[in-house]
Amino acid sequence: TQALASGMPANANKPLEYGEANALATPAGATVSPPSRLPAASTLSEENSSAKTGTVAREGVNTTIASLDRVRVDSSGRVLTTNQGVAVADNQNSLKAGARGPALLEDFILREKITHFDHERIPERIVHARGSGAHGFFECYEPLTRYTKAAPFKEAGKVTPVFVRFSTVAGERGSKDTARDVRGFAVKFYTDEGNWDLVGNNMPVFFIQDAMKFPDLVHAVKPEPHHQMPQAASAHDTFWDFVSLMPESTHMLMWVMSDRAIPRSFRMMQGFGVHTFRLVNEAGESVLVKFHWQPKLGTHSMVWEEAVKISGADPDYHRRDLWEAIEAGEYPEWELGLQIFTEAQAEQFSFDILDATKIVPEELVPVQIVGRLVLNRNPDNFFAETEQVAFCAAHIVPGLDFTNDPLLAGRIHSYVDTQISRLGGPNFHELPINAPVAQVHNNQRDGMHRQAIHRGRVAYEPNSLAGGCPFQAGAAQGFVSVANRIDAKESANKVRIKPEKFADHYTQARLFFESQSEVEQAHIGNAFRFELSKVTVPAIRERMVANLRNAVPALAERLAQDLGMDLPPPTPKALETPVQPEVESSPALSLMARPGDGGIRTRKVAILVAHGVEGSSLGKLVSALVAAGAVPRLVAPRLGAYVGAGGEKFAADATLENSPGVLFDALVLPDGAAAVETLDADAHTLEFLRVQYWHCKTILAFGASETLLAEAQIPLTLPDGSHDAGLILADAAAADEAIAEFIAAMGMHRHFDRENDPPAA
Ligand code: HDD
Repeated sequence: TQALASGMPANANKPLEYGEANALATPAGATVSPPSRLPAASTLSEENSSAKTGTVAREGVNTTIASLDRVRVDSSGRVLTTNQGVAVADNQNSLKAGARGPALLEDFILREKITHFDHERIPERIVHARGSGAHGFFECYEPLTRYTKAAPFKEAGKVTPVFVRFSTVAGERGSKDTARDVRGFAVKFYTDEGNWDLVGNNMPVFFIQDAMKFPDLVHAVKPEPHHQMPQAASAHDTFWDFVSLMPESTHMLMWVMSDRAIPRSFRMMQGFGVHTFRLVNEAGESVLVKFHWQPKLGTHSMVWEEAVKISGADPDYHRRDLWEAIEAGEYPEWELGLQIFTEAQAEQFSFDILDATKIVPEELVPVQIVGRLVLNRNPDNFFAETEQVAFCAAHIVPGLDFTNDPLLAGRIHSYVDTQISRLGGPNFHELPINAPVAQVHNNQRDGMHRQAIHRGRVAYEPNSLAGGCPFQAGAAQGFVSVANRIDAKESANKVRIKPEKFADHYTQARLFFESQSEVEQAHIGNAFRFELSKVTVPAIRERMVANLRNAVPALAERLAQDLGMDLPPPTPKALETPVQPEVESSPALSLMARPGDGGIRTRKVAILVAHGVEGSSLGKLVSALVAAGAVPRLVAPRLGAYVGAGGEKFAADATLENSPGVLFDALVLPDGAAAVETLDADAHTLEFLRVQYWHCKTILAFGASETLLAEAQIPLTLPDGSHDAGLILADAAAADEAIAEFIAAMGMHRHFDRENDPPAA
């Protein structure tokens, strides 16, 4: 710390190797010229590999970033060396006995390079293999000391550095981002009292109630073992075979078949801690808690057809979206909400709070906002940070505790265990991205890849030779488990059974479905239909529909019809006495409940251009969109310069071929007869227009481009003849009003009243 505080490099023997400031200094006597910079059009991080766009977390508070700076390496202006620091004279040719002779065994430079390369890969995560991460901070709004002594909640304005990783669950590391899947939402808080990992998902419930079933669930959803298909998809026999035999998954299936499983962006989805946890205060008193992350941009999703097409057009869609937003200084933000309740309250609930297939409806316990999470820095290196970060459900700090949720119990074991094979040994906590900001002192020693150099001869406790150090912190400072567990009054016999309320598998599945808007309900039905239509064994489809009859009979009836089968009798229920739920509907469960502020920040707008476009309205449009924080792109048949009807010059930065319509939130068709004619001659234009319309996005058509609408057979009104708020026709004279209308319509995100199933021709 002294070295850091004084700005000195951490390792005084290697003054030029570590630290951002030093990295850019030219070493004395270096003869190499600095590498040429990339062209001006490249992104800022390419121009200067040490600097990032925007501000990093406020100086002095984001200590994690400071400690990572010590190990960041920047090779600008440096000579190429081996791993032993020996300068390499020739990196093109191996050492040979004569120009055409055999390569020599003594070529340690070649061998080191190839050997390292041969070992570059590590095992991917068993689940959540594909993910994207970012640095940021959590800021507490008000002290929560009444409930918890956990470090991040101690005072208003307290800032704790975090690293967050979002992920899909089923797909492999190189799979697509827009699969129908749960999204991981894992937050590592580097608190000053140790690391706390809140390893959650974008859905507040889970498929199973007991960790005993987790390997079965994962084996069922992953590609089938004989032929390793399908990739990143649940729409196959083994998944539906398993879940149809596990009625406890019905509630989660409703979430996974909803649009929550195809989010528009990581930045536009909620996060949940899922399990019930505990908050513990200084006096040792505890309350129960559920964690919620609420995105500032609101909750928005894709439509299924769009998600399918994006996975071809840009499999990195969510990763790119997160990266670009942070590079542009549009830092994604969430608020942390807590549902705090007592054990006495929990005992009255119609469901068991130890059951991870149940939520606590917000009508029973409101969500109280306590702080915000801001992601303000992209990683410098994907592998070192995003791939090597190791989250663990067991990582909690004083002020927090677990409950007896049997799913959580298995997680407490699984995460550390899995890192041992994934990261190659028990010292993964020393990797810079995993190392706590809090000091680490214990008597654990050795193991693969040990970084710390422990001094002295004492590695045990109690000891007298080291004055008893490191010494036990005691209850005042150290972690103490809460003594009174919620089921303390239960018998102490060892049993392999479930609590009674776990047997209610359908009440909350119904609650979720009934709380959705009509559009969302329709999408849930469509998703079940799609997935089950991919199932090849009729008995599995029947079993699933039979389960759904117990949750939402109308949905089951619709599916039987859609799947061309007779309605099967309902599955016998595990719990015959019907549960009396506290609420029949919970509006907060709809995505529509959190539309955001109606703004269009970071939304992508395609403006189609070609020679002869009417330029003045486009100029105004671009300024208005940029002012509103949107990202306009000029999309043309080819890249490069275009001349408008009035001699205006435009540079197209995307093409109809390389950036299809699914990659944009809204579309603008230009005026100008010549331009419209050129665009019309390219079939990509009509395809672009049709998918924008089909996916219920906002379209603005200036003047002559109305003919494109006709060509693409886009109806100018809704099916019932009423006005389509997402389709704006404008002549150049009224451009200002049209632009304002366009921006307001984009703020509505989608225009679902246009939707038809099946899509109209
Ligand atoms: Fe898990 C990874 C979330 C149940 C075992 N899980 C993992 C990640 C997330 C979750 C977000 C990725 C973390 C990252 O970005 O590195 N998992 C959940 C949630 C669950 C859940 C919200 C239910 C409430 N998980 C669960 C169970 C088990 C695991 C019941 C095992 C008994 N999960 C793992 C794992 C992973 C993992 C095998 C794979 C890679 C890793 O841990 O680091 O240990």
